[in-house]
Amino acid sequence: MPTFKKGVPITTTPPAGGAIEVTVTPTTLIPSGVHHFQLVVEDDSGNQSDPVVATVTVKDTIKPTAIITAPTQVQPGQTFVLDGTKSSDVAPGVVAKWIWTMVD
Ligand SMILES: [Ca+2]
Repeated sequence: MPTFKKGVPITTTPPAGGAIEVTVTPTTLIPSGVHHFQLVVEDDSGNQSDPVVATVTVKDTIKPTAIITAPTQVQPGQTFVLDGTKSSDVAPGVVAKWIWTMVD
């Protein structure tokens, strides 16, 4: 369950070392954006391969949920509040913008 730090190699060995989980927790988030992971393998004689690099884009593609709370009826001339504060996104995403439109 390694936590990757930029520029710090993590060495794994057989039998399970051929694949590695990139563990992310709320305190060790990999920020959104394009990241590169490099692999060099070494044989049992100490010869090292040329490096290969994988490009991984971290991107939130999950839609937030809009929730509107409003009075169902108001008197003419009365101001009222449309409340969108119960809207949410799946963490670590947050609602960043409320876009209000009177439709009809
Ligand atoms: Ca989201």
